[in-house]
Amino acid sequence: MQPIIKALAGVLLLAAGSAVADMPARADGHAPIGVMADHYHRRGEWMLSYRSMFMDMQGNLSGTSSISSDEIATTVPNRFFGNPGQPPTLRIVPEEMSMQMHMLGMMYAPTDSVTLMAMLNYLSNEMDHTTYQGGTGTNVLGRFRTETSGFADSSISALVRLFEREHARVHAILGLSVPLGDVNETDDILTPMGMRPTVRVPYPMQLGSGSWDPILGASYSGFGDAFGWGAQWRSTFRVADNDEGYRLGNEHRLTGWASYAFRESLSTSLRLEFIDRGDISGIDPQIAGPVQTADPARQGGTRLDLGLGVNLAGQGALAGWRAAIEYVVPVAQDLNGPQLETDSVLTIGIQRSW
Ligand SMILES: [Cu+2]
Repeated sequence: MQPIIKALAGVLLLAAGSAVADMPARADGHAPIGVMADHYHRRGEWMLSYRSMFMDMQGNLSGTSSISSDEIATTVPNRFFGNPGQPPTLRIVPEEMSMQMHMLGMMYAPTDSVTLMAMLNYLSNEMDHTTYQGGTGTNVLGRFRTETSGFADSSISALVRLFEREHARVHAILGLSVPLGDVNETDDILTPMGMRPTVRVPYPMQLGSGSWDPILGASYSGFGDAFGWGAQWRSTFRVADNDEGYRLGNEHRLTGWASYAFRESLSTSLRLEFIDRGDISGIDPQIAGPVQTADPARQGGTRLDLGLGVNLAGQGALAGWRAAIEYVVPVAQDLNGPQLETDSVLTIGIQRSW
């Protein structure tokens, strides 16, 4: 038994040794775990990764100001007013939402200058609502929750090395978002008239965009002795309507980070990220109701996030393994509201390269 274990350990160490030979396994060799497509690999290297992201939203913002549920139900116009049975103001108010995304990633570098990356995502959404009675006033009729889950939009990308020196790396991100996420999800709701129909849930509860979306970006990483830093731009462009007659807004992300490595195996990071998301253009005729989430013009906005992260990089027998966590809180949000306000995003991940 013992020789077999020794032989196995030897093979693992050899594999690990070759993987880290020219790519030192510094904990800060990767960006904070909330940054996607932050690094590339050497020719012949593989990496498998699993990430889990938890996002919590609570309360509503209109622009940068909080807006109460009563205020939404009595003052915010319902864009569907005029259609049969539609009240003049919004009467269903989202109070809370939680999203959990599981992300399975694979990277492989066929050459030193190109790393291929595939990400498969699985999403679970929950949203809690308050329904106000009838067409006016602040009488609450009841509350309900909608839930959706399933495969979400996933992606394939090429990361193309543009520049590399001992202390700096730059690569381009050329990707495509693959519409694996369903845009026909349904659930039961409670209407202001007290009915409980099953309807197509509004846009934020759907699992994907329904369209093939190009992803473009560039990523820079710098390495000092104990300090590291980096910056990344990444945009998703919605270039065509989906089968339901709309397209999600473009999404632009700009982030910068700094890290400090206490040891080879442990680094901490501080990160800022600016996110800009556009409104929906077009409309799904099956999504209608006195609720903000059904309005294509109440989907976009901007957000500035601050993240604190820890990266771990295995050494010795654990070479090739990484684990990381990052906790992000928004410091500013400006939403085409009313729209649910993001409270926190937690990402944890584990990675193995060879
Ligand atoms: Cu990788």
